[in-house]
Amino acid sequence: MVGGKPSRGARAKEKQVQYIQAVLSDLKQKHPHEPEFHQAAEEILLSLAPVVAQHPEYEAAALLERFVEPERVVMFRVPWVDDAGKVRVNRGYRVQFNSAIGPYKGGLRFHPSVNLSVIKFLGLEQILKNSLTGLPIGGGKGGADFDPKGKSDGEIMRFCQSFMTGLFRHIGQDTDVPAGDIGVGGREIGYLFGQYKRLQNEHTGVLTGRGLSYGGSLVRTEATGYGLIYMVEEAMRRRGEGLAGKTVVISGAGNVAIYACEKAQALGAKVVAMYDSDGYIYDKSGIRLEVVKQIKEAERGRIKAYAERVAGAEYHEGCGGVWAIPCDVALPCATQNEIGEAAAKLLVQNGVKYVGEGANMPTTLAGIDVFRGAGVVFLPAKAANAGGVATSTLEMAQSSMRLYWSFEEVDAHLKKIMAEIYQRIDDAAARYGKRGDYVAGANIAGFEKVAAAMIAQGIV
Ligand code: NDP
Ligand code: 2IT
Repeated sequence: MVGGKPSRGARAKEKQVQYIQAVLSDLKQKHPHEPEFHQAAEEILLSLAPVVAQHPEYEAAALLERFVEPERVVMFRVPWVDDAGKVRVNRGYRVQFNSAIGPYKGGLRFHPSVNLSVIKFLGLEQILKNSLTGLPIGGGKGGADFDPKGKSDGEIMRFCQSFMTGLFRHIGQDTDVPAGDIGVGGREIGYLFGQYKRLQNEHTGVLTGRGLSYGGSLVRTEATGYGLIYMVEEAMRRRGEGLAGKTVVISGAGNVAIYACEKAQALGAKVVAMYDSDGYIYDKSGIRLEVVKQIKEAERGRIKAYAERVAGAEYHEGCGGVWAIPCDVALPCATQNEIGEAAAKLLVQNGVKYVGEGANMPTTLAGIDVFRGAGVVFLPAKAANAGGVATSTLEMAQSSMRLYWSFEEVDAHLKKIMAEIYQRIDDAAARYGKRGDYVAGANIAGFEKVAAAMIAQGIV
């Protein structure tokens, strides 16, 4: 402000905030029953105000309106027959959100909570995450409201085959390349790939996270968890610290949680808690990961069994209590909205210094505000968990080249990519006067590239 009058920059920003608010309110009006999608859109768009203020051409090109509108949404019936001979029907989804910088890329989630809102929030996040990797991949997401829990191998296979029968005509190695997410791991990708190959008569890199015997990449299994820890360690290193000797709480006990735990322990951290959707385990002397792997990976069992097998470990029903455990580093690695305002406050009271999001959108908007206010180093999902999709893209590269890289080569790429992402989000935050605000940094850095590609490609 000069002489009480807002400066030209302030006026431009004010106008662009109005533009953003109008896009958000239109989106809420058009899609009133999509709360997760609203949440993701709000977090992203509000932090883009300073960027949009510098680019009045965005409004003229309806860039934000196009950015929040998926290029294509596919919804399909998934009929299958259970072991008792009963016909079951689920709903399948694939949201092909944005292909400005490459073919659609993103996971498939099989979980009863899946609906269009959840898939759209994940797809929107994926656009910016994929952009942040620096690799040529657009954003998409899919899944089904199918609950894999308690299903036999045969039921899982039949479901996957039916799902792929509905999906195969919409995907392809240069069009859309799905991968895993909650409820979709190596077993499911195998069945999905088998059916794709049979229908299309093509052995291509159409899915990532494939098994090592049929085109998969080393490190893809570990990539999201390892990548998360590489980024947390990088953020700590820049502050003269490291994970060695730190106490870590991890939520989830699935793919991301297990490999985050493995790498954190390898770097000398003490991981004291993990959970599944029934409850959490607390092991003061440090989680014995081989026991967790046996229960969750080999037996597909419940985390409760850990406390029955490891002396001194506690099991508590319900998940929320995990955030009351004092820790230096909290790594939510299960699902969306695990950490609300109250949990964030508890973590801060107990001295948490770093939060790294392994899951997608595990912290609510109010939770993020608590961490921001307390000066916690907060590494948002679209940056911190990008190691999974980045390594998927390394798998695509190997498929195209018809060769395999060693574990060490892929791991070195992953480590470098995570350090580069950290640099990008740190720089972008600083450029817009928000040093250390990595929510803003990740949204801005991710969006800048997508916006440039969209503008260059005209009104499409
Ligand atoms: P998994 O299915 O392997 O594991 C999910 C874990 O989270 C399980 O322990 C599960 O418990 C728990 N969980 C799921 N839903 C809930 C819930 N509503 N309440 C409490 N616990 C829950 O999935 P991933 O590890 O692959 O995915 C975890 C998160 O990481 C997701 O947010 C996913 O989007 C994200 N992500 C995954 C990537 C990947 O490469 N796999 C890449 C980037 C992000 P239970 O078994 O009881 O359901
Ligand atoms: O959320 C994610 O980034 C994933 N589930 C991984 C996506 C991928 O294509 O590897």
